Amino acid sequence: MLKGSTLQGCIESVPSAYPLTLKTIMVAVLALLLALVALYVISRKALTTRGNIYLLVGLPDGGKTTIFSALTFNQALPSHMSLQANSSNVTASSGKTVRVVDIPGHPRIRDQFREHLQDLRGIMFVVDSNSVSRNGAAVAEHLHLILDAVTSIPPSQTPPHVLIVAHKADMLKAATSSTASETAVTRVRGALERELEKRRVTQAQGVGMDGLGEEGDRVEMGGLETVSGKGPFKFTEWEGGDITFVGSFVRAGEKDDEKQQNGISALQDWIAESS
Ligand SMILES: Nc1nc2c(ncn2[C@@H]2O[C@H](COP(=O)(O)OP(=O)(O)OP(=O)(O)O)[C@@H](O)[C@H]2O)c(=O)[nH]1
Ligand SMILES: *[C@@H]1O[C@H](CO)[C@@H](O)[C@H](O)[C@H]1NC(C)=O
Ligand SMILES: *[C@@H]1O[C@H](CO)[C@@H](O)[C@H](O)[C@H]1NC(C)=O
Ligand SMILES: [Mg+2]
Repeated sequence: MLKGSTLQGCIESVPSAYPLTLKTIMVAVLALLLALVALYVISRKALTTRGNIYLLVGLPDGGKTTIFSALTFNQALPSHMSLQANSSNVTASSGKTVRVVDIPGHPRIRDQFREHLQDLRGIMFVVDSNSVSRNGAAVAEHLHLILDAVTSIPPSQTPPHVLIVAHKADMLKAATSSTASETAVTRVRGALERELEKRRVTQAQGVGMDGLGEEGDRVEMGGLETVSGKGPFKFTEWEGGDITFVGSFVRAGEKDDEKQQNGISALQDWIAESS
């Protein structure tokens, strides 16, 4: 009779155990779904915090908006002084889509670049290579602000790539556009190294600098440290990372078809490689 009662107990326990198993399965499935949703959300967040913003910065009239339209529409649209930042999604030749933000050079607006520091992947500092010998000091003052901001980015964040664009190379006298680009780069690099060295020396002497008054009471500004810890300032020795130079030009009102030389191809290659 012992055998029979065990069997009976077994049979009796089936109806109560069965719904429990179903419940367990349902809970497990629900937990799995929740885990999948959480994983999706986390991976989305990880992607967005990586940063895919490329800024166009520099003095007014340098050609930022012209480059912005060339990148966005493959076309040089006529442009006037910008009073507002603008952005667009640009697909690089690598297939990656990045967000390009054009920050006007007007002194009241140029500081808006700081709003994008967290999502920054690259900074394009646009310089008019024709006027840089004349207004090198003003260009260097603006670049100093940028380099200071870049070196102030917390180490937990990947530092942005920095590109200095020697623009309007078409206005330089040169046999070919590639030698024009080289000349533009040489000019811009030379003028900026000279002017940044002046700022570095002035700062080391503890004398106040021009142009800092607008920013408030900030006296200490970094961003010009060299690897060797001494001058003269050289871009190749910059402690904040690598700085790339390219020459460029966009001829106003011309459509950039296949036959015509693309004056911003080096800039586009840099975006593709760094994105
Ligand atoms: N020759 C020549 N002119 C250019 C080139 N790129 C831009 N320009 C002209 O330079 C002027 C200023 O260009 P913008 O693109 O408006 O300059 P910006 O840097 O956006 O100036 P802000 O918006 O004031 O900060 C315009 O008249 C352009 O047509 C170039 O490669 N070559
Ligand atoms: C801003 O950029 C968009 C492209 O993303 C363009 O269509 C629009 O005309 C630009 N606006 C201004 C004010 O330049
Ligand atoms: C660019 O892409 C973002 C999302 O990646 C989107 O929110 C935004 O509307 C897009 N902007 C334009 C001008 O297409
Ligand atoms: Mg503009």
